[in-house]
Amino acid sequence: MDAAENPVKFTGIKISRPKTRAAGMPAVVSSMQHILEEMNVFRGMKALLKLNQKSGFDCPGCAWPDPDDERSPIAEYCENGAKAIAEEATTKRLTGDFFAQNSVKDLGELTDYEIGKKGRIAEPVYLAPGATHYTPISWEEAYRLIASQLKGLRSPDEAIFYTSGRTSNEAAFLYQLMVREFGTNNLPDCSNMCHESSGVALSAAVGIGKGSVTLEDVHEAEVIMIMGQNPGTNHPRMLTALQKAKNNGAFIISVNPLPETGLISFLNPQTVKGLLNIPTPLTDLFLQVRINGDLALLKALAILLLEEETKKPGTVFDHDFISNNTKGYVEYIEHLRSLNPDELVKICGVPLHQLKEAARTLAGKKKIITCWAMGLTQHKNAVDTIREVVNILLLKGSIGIKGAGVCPVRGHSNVQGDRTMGIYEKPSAVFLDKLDTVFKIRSPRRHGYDTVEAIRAMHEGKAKVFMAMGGNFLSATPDTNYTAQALRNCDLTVHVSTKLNRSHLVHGRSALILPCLGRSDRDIVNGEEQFVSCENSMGVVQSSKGNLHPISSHLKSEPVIICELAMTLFGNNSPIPWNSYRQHYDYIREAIAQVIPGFEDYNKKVRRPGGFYLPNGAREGRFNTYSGKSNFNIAGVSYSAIGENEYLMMTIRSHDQFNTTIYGLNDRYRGVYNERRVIFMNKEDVKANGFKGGEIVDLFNFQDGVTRVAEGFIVIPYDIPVGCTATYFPETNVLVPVNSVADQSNTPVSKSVIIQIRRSAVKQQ
Ligand SMILES: Nc1nc2c(c(=O)[nH]1)N[C@H]1C(S)=C(S)[C@@H](COP(=O)(O)OP(=O)(O)OC[C@H]3O[C@@H](n4cnc5c(=O)[nH]c(N)nc54)[C@H](O)[C@@H]3O)O[C@H]1N2
Ligand SMILES: Nc1nc2c(c(=O)[nH]1)N[C@H]1C(S)=C(S)[C@@H](COP(=O)(O)OP(=O)(O)OC[C@H]3O[C@@H](n4cnc5c(=O)[nH]c(N)nc54)[C@H](O)[C@@H]3O)O[C@H]1N2
Ligand code: SF4
Ligand SMILES: [Mo]
Repeated sequence: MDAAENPVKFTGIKISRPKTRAAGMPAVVSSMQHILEEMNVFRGMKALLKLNQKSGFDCPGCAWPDPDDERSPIAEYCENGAKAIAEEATTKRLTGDFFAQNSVKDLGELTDYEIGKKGRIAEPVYLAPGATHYTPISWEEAYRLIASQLKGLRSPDEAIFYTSGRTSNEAAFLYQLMVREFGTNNLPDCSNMCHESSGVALSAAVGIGKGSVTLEDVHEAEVIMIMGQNPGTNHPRMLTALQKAKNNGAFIISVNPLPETGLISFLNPQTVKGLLNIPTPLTDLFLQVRINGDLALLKALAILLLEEETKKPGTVFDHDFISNNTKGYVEYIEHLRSLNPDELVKICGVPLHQLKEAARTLAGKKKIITCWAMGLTQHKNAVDTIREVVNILLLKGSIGIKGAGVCPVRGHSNVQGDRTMGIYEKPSAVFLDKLDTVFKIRSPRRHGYDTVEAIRAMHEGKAKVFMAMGGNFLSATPDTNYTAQALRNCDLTVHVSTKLNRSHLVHGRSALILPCLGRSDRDIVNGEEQFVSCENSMGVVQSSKGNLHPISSHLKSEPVIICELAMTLFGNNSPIPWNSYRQHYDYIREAIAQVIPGFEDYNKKVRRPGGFYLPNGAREGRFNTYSGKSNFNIAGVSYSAIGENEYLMMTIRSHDQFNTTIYGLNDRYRGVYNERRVIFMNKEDVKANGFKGGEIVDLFNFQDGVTRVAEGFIVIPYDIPVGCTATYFPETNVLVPVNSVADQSNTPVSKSVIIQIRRSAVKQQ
């Protein structure tokens, strides 16, 4: 075990029954506790009162949209939004003294939770080759170091520029511009590990790699299917939207291996009823699918719909829509007829009578929305599964009309905007041509590395400099020890970050940490307050203006850092006016308006309260595909081959984390307190192995002839299908093989990791 992994430290587990109601008063209490641990009440309230307000700042948590119209003036956020603020706006500071007292090795022995609680990085620091401690460095010197390493490379393709999804539109646009002026498309991002499968599937199926619905559509839907998503924890305000839909008569079908609390029922803390413990039941039909049984499940539903349609032609399928707007219908129906329904039912693990109920509901309705997240995207056949989601909506004509459509629920608050701004390793020629014309540069046409390819390139010595605009590359990526070696092979690793994380501690020959402003921080340039902008999961672009006093005068904003680095890197030779972008962000938005469709008049539109919607063909029933129509997809159903003594493991989020940032040690809804090193197992599997609840086990993966071990996990018998298990990410990323990726999207398969489970020698203290 070394610094790359979380050390095995048990924290004193307590278990209770899983909750059956989400949010309510406990959520309000938890929000305040997290805020008060990190700052005084005045700073906390100052931030919370501006969180998600039209004149305030965008929540740094998830990408769920804010209401277009009325917003609560006191609390337009959820428990996890408050935790995100507590984490970011903490007044604990990491200065040069902190780094002088704590060696990189010492810090590596802490857990992610302990590292995160240390505080905000307060000044730029440098780890010289062979040094044991980071030491302060001036911004100018840091830029010079990066520029000189970059210029010393044999090719620009030896550098990698990662982005996490918190980066604003303005920063993301400048970052990709700098990288392309430098000469590479090596722009991997967190999206590669997240909704890439959705982007690939939807682009091919409906001509845009984004969702088609608005928040209004969710409120109006008659049926909402929620697949592979845990909104109670990861998109809590989605529950408010679901509650509205329910009040309007919607039927909700949840498809998940776990009965997630947030999907069972909701106590809306913004209503008196909610605070009085009067819940709104959400899910009407729970389909407890086996891990990665979704493709089989959707095909079984399609067959049942076809049977109904055959019995009563014209009552289930929308033939007008199909003939005017789709391609591949006849072949798709033939394909459905060739499948064995019994086999599909067996694979998905859901009883036939429940599938029939779901099919009956879908048959009679047209306003259908399917929502999904990582439970669909992080599997080998993810792209095909998502295309099957679309197939069903196409049969029903349930896309391009009010109250219906596709809803991939995005993760990071601006992950969708970053992609719109050109953070992409496979940019289109049209986009690059435009950059070249507007900026008089020659962008590289060779596609760059995505996240998994970037790891391999560094491992193989093909890439030497790694720079990250946010994120925690080491811990978020698969195969932790392989990735650690990849980072260690670099000459220089650079992180623009707000908080300390493990990627700072597993580094190249030399390393830099550059501290930046967060969403909640006031950003003043030349005496004038600046704002940035973000795009949420439903394609609304809004301004975001922090209001807190930054914890240190050494912090710079991401756009300023990029401009200053570009000015050092390119000197006076650049045709791009980096210095003016540095002076006022309106200039950046003017540049964006010239390049990216939908951003015309950006500076004006973004100043409208509530922002503006980007164009979205699929939303209006226009399909911008090669065929000009939406496309059915035909895919075989593959079955994860599990051997004797093997289990499928999904790596999921607890209620107290944001990706690799660990807010706390509780997973309140699942009834687990004060511990993260746990594995949820079906009680039959626990028994069959001769284990007991509370027993400690080690987890193994042996793919590609490599032995991967994650030691010390406490067994929790849980309501999960036989053969399926769940653990928290990132503790078990060490088990996810780097070569185990989704077809077409190259997304790491972190929801169906094949593991073996053995009794451990590790003892609980
Ligand atoms: N508080 C908080 N909010 C977050 C985040 C966070 O970490 N914390 N992360 C943000 C990010 S970047 C993202 S991408 C999203 C993630 O949001 P989610 O996708 O909700 O996050 P996960 O915890 O990965 O949950 C996946 C869900 O899918 C289910 N699942 C797993 N495998 C399968 C399967 O094979 N089939 C089906 N049908 N279900 C399956 C799991 O049981 C779980 O309910 O949340 C965003 N919001
Ligand atoms: N096994 C497994 N692995 C997964 C997943 C999974 O479900 N299972 N999910 C995947 C998904 S969906 C995602 S999106 C990735 C997430 O991958 P990343 O985006 O790389 O990881 P995060 O944990 O979100 O990054 C947190 C760090 O971002 C920095 N940060 C926070 N705010 C800011 C800011 O405003 N600016 C800057 N510059 N830095 C900031 C802080 O230093 C913090 O430590 O992980 C993926 N990895
Ligand atoms: S739902 Fe997401 S964006 Fe909204 S307040 Fe909660 S964490 Fe923030
Ligand atoms: Mo994500």
